[in-house]
Amino acid sequence: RLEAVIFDLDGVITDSAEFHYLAWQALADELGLPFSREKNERLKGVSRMESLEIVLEGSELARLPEAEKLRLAGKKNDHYRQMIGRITPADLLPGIPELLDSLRERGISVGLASASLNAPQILERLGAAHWFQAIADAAELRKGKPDPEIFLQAAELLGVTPGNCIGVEDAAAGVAAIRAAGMKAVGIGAAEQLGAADLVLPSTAALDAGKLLELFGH
Ligand code: B16
Ligand code: MG
Repeated sequence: RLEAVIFDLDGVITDSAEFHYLAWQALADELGLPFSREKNERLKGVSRMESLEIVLEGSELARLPEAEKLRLAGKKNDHYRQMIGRITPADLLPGIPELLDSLRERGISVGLASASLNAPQILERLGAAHWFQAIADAAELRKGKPDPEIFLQAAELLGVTPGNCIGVEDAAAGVAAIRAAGMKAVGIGAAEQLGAADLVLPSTAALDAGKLLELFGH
């Protein structure tokens, strides 16, 4: 029986990837480092400090002491927080409000499994916090996606069995994390990258409660 649906944030609920991109680009410019949209693809779903390592890759700055790296990651986050201040409910991805309403009507719990420490503020800005009964705390996690820890934490907070959950993700590492948690996986994006999911849809516009229930044979 489907008890809960656990969502990734960036790329599934809203497209904050664009803001992450602009914030990393601003930091790279300040540091005189090359950065591109192509490189930004590698940062999706990856934690802030791991993302910094990718941004610094190939430069002498990659050897900076940890305290300096934390300062640089903090600078990126300052840029990012300025940008997310502009998020409004209009930034919810297509079909998401309807889907969350419909899950609520059916008594299916809803959780969030985002690697972002800014996730609670973003849900507030989107006016979406009221749909979520649990938000995994990225600060408490030891391992990032593809480790299942974040999805298991969300299921535990919801008080549901992982085998009765569906996870929704836009990144391959996220789909792997969902599968490793013993949940059914829905991928949003291209089948070439998300082929490991039980169901792949090209965009959130194609996602509805009926398709999720079908995965459990309802
Ligand atoms: P923050 P998700 C992830 O969100 C982003 O995809 C990734 O690009 C970002 O580095 C990470 O959150 C950490 O975000 O710097 O705000 O803590 O896809 O897991 O919802
Ligand atoms: Mg994502």
